Amino acid sequence: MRKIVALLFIAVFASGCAAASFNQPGTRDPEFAKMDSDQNAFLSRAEMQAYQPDEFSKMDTDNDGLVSKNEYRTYYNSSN
Ligand SMILES: [Ca+2]
Ligand SMILES: [Ca+2]
Repeated sequence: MRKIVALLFIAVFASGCAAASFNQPGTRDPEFAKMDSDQNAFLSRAEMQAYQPDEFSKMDTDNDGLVSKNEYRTYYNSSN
């Protein structure tokens, strides 16, 4: 049982490190950058709809009309 808990802790810690590195300045996510046509570090509805029309509302969880990198990361991690 302790091994399972230790492995879970390592898995959570590793995923946290991966998430932290995603937000480091200068870290580029090629897929995000491809969609972010004006390179302002946000995905607008128009940018998303040009890329994947049905996915925008799923990603924009706070419904502010923009997909932040965190919203994108959350969506991306849940779909992979
Ligand atoms: Ca943009
Ligand atoms: Ca948003």
